[in-house]
Amino acid sequence: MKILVLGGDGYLGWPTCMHLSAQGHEVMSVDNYLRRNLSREENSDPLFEVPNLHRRAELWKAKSGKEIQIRVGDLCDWDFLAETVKGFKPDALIHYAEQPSAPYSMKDRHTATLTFQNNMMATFNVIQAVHEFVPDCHIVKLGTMGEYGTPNIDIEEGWLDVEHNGRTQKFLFPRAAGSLYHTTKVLDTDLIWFYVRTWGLRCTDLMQGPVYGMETYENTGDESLYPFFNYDELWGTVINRFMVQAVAGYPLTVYGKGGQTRGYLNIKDTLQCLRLSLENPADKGELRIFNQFVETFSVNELADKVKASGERLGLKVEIKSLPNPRKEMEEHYYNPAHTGLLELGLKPHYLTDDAVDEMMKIIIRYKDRIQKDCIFRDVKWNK
Ligand code: USQ
Repeated sequence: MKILVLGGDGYLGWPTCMHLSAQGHEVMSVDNYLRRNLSREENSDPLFEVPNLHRRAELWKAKSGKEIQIRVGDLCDWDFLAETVKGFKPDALIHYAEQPSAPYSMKDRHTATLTFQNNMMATFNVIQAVHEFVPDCHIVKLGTMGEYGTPNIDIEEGWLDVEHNGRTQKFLFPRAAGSLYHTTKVLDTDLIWFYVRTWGLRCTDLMQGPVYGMETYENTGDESLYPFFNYDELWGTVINRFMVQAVAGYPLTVYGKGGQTRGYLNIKDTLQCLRLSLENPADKGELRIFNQFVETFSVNELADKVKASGERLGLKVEIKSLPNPRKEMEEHYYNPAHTGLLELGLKPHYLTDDAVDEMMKIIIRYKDRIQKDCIFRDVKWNK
């Protein structure tokens, strides 16, 4: 397939490009370096050096013999996107190209405006470009489990059959996001659903939980092809963050009671889920939704796992509860369905003791690069 990866420079974007290229697909990676530029502005460097996209494509070609095409530009710029889609004519397109951080979206009015404008306009333009130039193209859109929030009922995969006064109808599962970032993803889903109904687009919306890890099928042992691996409060997801804190001798920052439960997955499983969704496309006129995670943990359980691993590796790890800077339930029911991707063939990687130890050992090798003063950023939801 010809696959356009939008947001192809990001934590998941670049590993996805390499994975699809390794499978023999023709890949074009598109990015405007927004995520790089924002994290540089916020003085937060990833743990590993990340070469630019052209350089990464050269490194990948030297390793695999395969080519990934690169285009640098902004999806909010219609002319750029139109030219890209018209020129490449993708069979499928992956849309990762959004400001991905909940804390960044809640930092101040400027960061909120940037998140809202960027995420909404990028999705809108992608829909318009597909409709105008490649109406059969399968859109695979990265959503988030955070769209659902933490309701007191089982979470279904995207849809809910509602019976009301003796009649039934299928609706999008009710959503209640916990940050502006997560809310832009809810709005994306609504926008896509409108155009699927109206124009018969073909779309898969992946409700993904927090991802952890740096090694994939394609980059094992090769730091120059590692993705961004951030550990600060703005750009680091909780498992990656706790592991770096443990190695740095920084107490693990559990927010509030630590009973917040989410569905997690290894970065290798993200790649499998994307590939399986592409190989088994949605029908025309279908909005297909999968919940993309493999196991659930509370924040306390994660902190305990990382502490235990640290102790196995000779580190002294402290866990510290902080007043929760976010507005979220700290004790709640959580039972989301996640059978769709397993039925397509997903072979999950679990957060076993060995898996935690392996990641911790990689981070220990880069201990000297950890900037402890970047870990805490004091972003509050109710400042
Ligand atoms: N948390 C702590 N301490 C920390 C950092 C986080 O207790 O130092 C807690 C948070 O309060 C939250 C949970 O850990 O309850 C997960 O936080 P996170 O920062 O790993 O994840 P989140 O902000 O929800 O966002 C991440 C990605 C986002 C993706 C989302 C999936 O950045 O792009 O959409 O995970 S989900 O969480 O399922 O919505």
